[in-house]
Amino acid sequence: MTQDTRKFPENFLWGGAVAAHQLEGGYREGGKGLSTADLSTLGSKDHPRENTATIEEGKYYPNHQGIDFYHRYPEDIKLFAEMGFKCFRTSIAWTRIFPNGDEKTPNEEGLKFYDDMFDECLKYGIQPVITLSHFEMPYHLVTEYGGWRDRRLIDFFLNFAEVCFKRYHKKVKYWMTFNEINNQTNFESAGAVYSDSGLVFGPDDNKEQLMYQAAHYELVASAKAVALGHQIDPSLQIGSMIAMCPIYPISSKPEDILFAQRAMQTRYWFSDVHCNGFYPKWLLNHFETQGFEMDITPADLAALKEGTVDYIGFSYYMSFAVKYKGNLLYNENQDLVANPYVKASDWGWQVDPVGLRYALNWFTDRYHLPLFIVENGLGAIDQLGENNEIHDDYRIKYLREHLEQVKKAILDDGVDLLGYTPWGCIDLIAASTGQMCKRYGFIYVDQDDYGQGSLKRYKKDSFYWYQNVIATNGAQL
Ligand code: P53
Repeated sequence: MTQDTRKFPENFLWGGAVAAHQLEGGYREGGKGLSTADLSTLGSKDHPRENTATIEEGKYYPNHQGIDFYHRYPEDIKLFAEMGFKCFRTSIAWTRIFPNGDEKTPNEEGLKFYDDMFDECLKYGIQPVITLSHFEMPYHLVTEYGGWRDRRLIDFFLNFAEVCFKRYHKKVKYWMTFNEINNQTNFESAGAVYSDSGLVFGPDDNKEQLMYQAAHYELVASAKAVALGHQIDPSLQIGSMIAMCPIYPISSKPEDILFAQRAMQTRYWFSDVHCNGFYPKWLLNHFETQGFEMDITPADLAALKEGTVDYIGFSYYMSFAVKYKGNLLYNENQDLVANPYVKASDWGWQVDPVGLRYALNWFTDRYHLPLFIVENGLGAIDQLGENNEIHDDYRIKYLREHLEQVKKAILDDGVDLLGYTPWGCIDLIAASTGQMCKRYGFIYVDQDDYGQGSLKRYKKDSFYWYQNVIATNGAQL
């Protein structure tokens, strides 16, 4: 096969992505409050992270230290600039701005940290791309209000969003409201709902109903934030952030296909609401047949309509497959089957580059909005060599194969794609397991799962590879 040397569109936003709690550390500095992520322990592939009620002695909380970006960001951003980044996606830790979440006035020291960090990016012509809530919220909002089960969180979030838009609108054009808001589809995984909406389930809770209610409040908060952001500065681009894992039918049996369609509807009704501004009918019927009495007011419905998003940010790591099991109720914790046509990573994530082209086309057909791939990558174990070199050809292969599909989606299929920010451009704490050894970076960070190491940064082979991809605007992948 001859190489496809076509270039990506001009002004394509090449960059990298991280999230505050996974790299900043400094968890008690600058007046920061405790966040849900600060109470999440180290886990592994087979042992889920635990979310403790207080910080317990003898347990390890990897997000407390992160990779110490809080103190080392000038050095790290310099390395991003060396790779040629045009943008850098990170999030604002809500607890640096509102330590408890329900205060009226923000914490100036926290605001100043992001001002300085964004300035450091802009110095190199790197534009920050910002997620407001990336898998964390003030822990106080969990203990006092039960997280997003309480409608009052809408106003707390809006207050946070308003302060951020007003303060940074000249420095940040691209925003996203909630990271991977649709991960909570998997309501049986306590981790997924806890990180998205701070829900802790009690014995009397109907988990599914509560997930839908919390998600509804988040979607209203998101829509109101979009409208507010546009009022503050009409040039702001405010998007959704969806975890895109396409769900395939395991066979061409009609029931398998129908079930895969319902599974897709169940995972992506969140983007229906974000983009269309209303609930899909099948879901309203589902609430009724399940007897879920939802708190959805006419004012909420109006807000959803007024605050549709400008673009769709999404992550892409893997695809799923399902097999019909006799009914159409999709339960992500039970219904996924292995796809014999794709291989899985060491952490069991099914690697499927073609699925990314499929996803780009799927979003385009369904919503006709610009897209932004704000996460993609391979979590893998790296070996630091004697001379501090890291030969991560497996990572280069993963990213190259995905970018080849992205190129086809843009240039052959006509998808409108704003940019590409691979996940964890510098090694950081994994979200699902809290591990350090599940690495994604172009930059290696010398630290183990328990926070031991020099924290020194080393360039991997993929660093030079990505630098060349950006320099040639994707002509050489
Ligand atoms: P880690 C599940 C499925 C797809 C993406 O994940 C997911 C998750 C939850 O882990 O999360 C996103 O670090 C998330 C990032 C996260 C990244 O994927 O578990 O937005 O915060 O780090 C990779 O390997």
